Amino acid sequence: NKEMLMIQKWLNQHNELYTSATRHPFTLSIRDGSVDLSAFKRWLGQDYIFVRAFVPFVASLLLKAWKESDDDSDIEVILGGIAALNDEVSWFKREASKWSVSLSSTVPQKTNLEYCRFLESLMSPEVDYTVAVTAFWAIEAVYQESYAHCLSDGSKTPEELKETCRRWGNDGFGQYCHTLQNIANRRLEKSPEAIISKAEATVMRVLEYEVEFWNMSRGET
Ligand code: HMH
Repeated sequence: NKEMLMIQKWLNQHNELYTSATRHPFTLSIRDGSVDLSAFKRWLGQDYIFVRAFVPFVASLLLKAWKESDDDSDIEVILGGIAALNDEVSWFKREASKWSVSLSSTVPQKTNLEYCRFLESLMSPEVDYTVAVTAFWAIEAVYQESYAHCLSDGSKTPEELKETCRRWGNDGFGQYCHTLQNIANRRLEKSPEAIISKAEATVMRVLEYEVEFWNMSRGET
């Protein structure tokens, strides 16, 4: 099926993995209101650490786009992502204080360290812009799909968690993820097979890390 865009094709092929990341028991428990608040607090502390490492990754993507992209508007989209992350870091600090989560004493869990190290590997100049921007789309899309589901019809998300869900589940963020998907698809269409398979493997790895990241909220490790 040559007609089909690459990302849609992958999502069909790896639907089970994608669903395990975007319909994880943790976010499903937010949606049905049964969420354990200590699990939510664990997620909050760990995600703050992740987001701090995510910023230099997106900065490295900006640099790759500036050097390699065939479309000037990519830079503006990524810069908008960095601006949103600036806001997100402040939001994490406010939210943590609201929930009495001490960010300075939060210790990164093994999964988080591994995911951050993986991000760091993608910052290397050796990694192609197409591969990195496709990973960026996947990272953002998992949160968008997961948290939008917590706000969709029939959800029983507790009032005090709705703001968190809206951060990633709002329509503007959905539109942003769609734009990232379009950039990734445009690049993939023009890429040789070697890059396409690297990008596919990277997306699979992102999805696996996202599942493990949600798993950390259980606090078993
Ligand atoms: C683990 N994945 C993780 N944290 C996030 N904040 C996002 C994706 C989306 O920004």
